[in-house]
Amino acid sequence: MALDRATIAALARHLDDCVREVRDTEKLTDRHPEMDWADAYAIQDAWRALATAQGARVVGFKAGLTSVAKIRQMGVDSPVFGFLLDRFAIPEGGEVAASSLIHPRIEPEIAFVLKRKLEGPGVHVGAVLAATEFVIPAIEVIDSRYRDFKFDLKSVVADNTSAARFALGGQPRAVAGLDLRTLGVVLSVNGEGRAFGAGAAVLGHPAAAVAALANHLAAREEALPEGSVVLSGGVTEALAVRAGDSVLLEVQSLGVVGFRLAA
Ligand code: OOG
Ligand code: MG
Repeated sequence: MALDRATIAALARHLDDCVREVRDTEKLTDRHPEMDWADAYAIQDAWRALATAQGARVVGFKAGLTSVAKIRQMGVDSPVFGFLLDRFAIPEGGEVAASSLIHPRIEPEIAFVLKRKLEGPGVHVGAVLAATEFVIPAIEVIDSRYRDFKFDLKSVVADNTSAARFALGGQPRAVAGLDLRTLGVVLSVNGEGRAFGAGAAVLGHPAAAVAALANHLAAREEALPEGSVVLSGGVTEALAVRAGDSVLLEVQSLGVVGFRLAA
């Protein structure tokens, strides 16, 4: 660790302030170039602790930068992991106030809901599938706190991997009989299909992203709890959205989920 505890706590508070005040900031490594990986996750952890101390509940976790499309779009090349709070959830068919977000982008994802605790190390695709209650379509809304959505890996990890909102909906399905690799995904904005893909875009199999997340948590003496929601990562590049946009995600065999970005 290159940063002291007080600096880590102050940086977590700074990112939390940016969310509440809906404003962007310079990426943390601009001011703290010495920041290392342990610092990056320590800032994310401090932010999680701050949120739960304020009454928020952790409802799940997310993997990000797990597809080639996302890696190309952001110019960074390793999966990253973050947490999901209850207040990130958008009600099905609901609305999100555009004024509550800095510069939102949407991502088509497959979410896993676990029927039992998943604990690494050594978690593989089979273990993930065995622990999955159901999969369900998810739109993740990412909203980097960094100016112009530009960051390096350590800065984005500290920023809870740009997590902001997520919508789950459509038809929850048990994984038996589903081929998550060939599941087709169509993301539309205002009725126009804008991004298309298949599950295999995510690390070859979306469950591989959940396994990577469980193994990452194990290295930090944590596990994915029973009942948690896990976002496996954007199948396609993310799309910028603005006030007035209606977004819809169709996932083959799993139905649709959508919401409107209200002014
Ligand atoms: C980082 C978060 C990426 C995903 O699904 O790939 C992510 C970002 O691109 O801002 O959530
Ligand atoms: Mg995502």
